[in-house]
Parts: sequence; C-alpha cells; structure tokens
Amino acid sequence: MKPLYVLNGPNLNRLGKREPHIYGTTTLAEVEAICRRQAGDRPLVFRQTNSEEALIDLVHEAIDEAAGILINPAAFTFTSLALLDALKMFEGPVVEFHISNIHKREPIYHRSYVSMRADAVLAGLGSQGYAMGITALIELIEKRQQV
Ligand code: CA2
Repeated sequence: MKPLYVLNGPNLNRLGKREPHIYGTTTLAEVEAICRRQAGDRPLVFRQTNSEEALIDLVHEAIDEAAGILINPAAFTFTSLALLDALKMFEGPVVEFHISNIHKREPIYHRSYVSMRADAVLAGLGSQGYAMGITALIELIEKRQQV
C-alpha cells in the first residue's frame, strides 16, 4: 500500500509553543500522533520543513511514492507558485489543510495558490482537525480506486 504524505510548511515546528489563541496548544509531535492514529494501518510519511526548496523536494518525492497528500503549506500557501507547480505534477488527491480559518484573518491570508490544485480544503478546525483531513484524504483515494 502506498503511503499518505502529510507535509507541513514553515514555522509549524513551533506549534503549541507560540500564539496558542490562534494555533492552540497541540504540538507538531502530537499532530503526527493524531495523523498516524487516524490513518490506521495505512503507512504515513509525516514531514515539516521551513524551506520552500525542501517542501518542493518532498512533493517530488510524493509524486513517486504517495497515494495522496495532506499539506499545510503555512505561509507558502500565499506566495509559492513553485509549490503550486509541483503539486500540479502529482496525480493523486491533495487536501489543503489550515489549523486556523484563513478567511477570517487579514486579506493577505485569503488568496491561496495551493487551493488552485487542492481537491479539498479544510480550515479552522484546529490541530485536531488533521484527523478529519486524513479521513477526507483516504475517502478521496478510495473514491478514485472505485472508478
Ligand atoms: O492555520 C494554519 O495552519 C496556517 O497554515 C499556519 C501558517 C499561517 O501562515 C497560515 O496563514 C495559516 C503558519 C503559522 C505560523 O506558525 C506558527 C506555528 C506555531 C505557533 C505560531 C505560529
């Protein structure tokens, strides 16, 4: 079985340690545990990077390896055409995930390049919402396998 890839962008390694009123108190290690629990028997690759280049390299790795991608691109959501281009090369389902509701925030957080490729977008469910992101990704993968 091909793995699910959960990719996290810049600053998310600080999750649970800063701005708890926006991002909560759950750490990234706890988010990984949530994702693994929700994925059940499915293999799962969980990564975080602060580098745009490294994030694109991870998407390239996923192109060759992954059944689907759940990605929280953090600030690269709003800036990176290179990330969008890389995601467009991936043939499986892509779920874009944000802990906070980006649409409730300042206008600079409203235009996501990644949404132009994502099959689904989840925002505002908090860190526990990664579990729903994993469920949605598995459903999208299974739906494609039925056709
Ligand atoms: O809500 C999300 O998940 C975001 O993708 C998080 C990004 C932010 O740029 C997006 O607009 C929404 C990154 C937030 C900064 O990272 C922090 C991590 C831990 C604590 C404070 C900030």
